[in-house]
Amino acid sequence: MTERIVVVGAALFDGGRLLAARRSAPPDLAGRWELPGGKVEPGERPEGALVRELREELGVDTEPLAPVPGEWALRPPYVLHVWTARLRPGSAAPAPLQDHDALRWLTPAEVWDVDWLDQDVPAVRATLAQWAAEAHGS
Ligand code: 523
Repeated sequence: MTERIVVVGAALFDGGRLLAARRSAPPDLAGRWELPGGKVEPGERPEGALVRELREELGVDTEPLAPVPGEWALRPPYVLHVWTARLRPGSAAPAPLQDHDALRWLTPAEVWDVDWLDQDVPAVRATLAQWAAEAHGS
């Protein structure tokens, strides 16, 4: 059995908005939007990978908050996990340094305005459900 490799995506929130990032590579994913992140390396914790990937790809300093329950299939052996996160005080604003060519901060009403990668859609839906529950104090 092939071992699965976790890719962690960030549901990065700031000021009541969720960050979406448009991929610039590889060609089959370019132009589609994702929760930014990357592969968890051997010996690394998912939340550590998230902080590292967001620093590398977006130049930000982030604090992981909590996992969004669920696991979504990517191309084998990869599976997608999502963690919520926020910018640490003093962090730079995110910039598309690597792998992305556009960023958008989306309000809840705008979340479906971007063309998410197919495999990110269920993960974004779960993130939204958690976000709505928090907004209602449950
Ligand atoms: N996805 C994906 N959605 C999503 C992420 C962060 C990643 O579908 N939100 C896919 C895209 C790639 C694989 O997961 O097929 C690995 O993501 P990638 O390329 O962002 O991971 P990195 O940055 O760790 O990859 P390397 O460039 O190889 O280091």
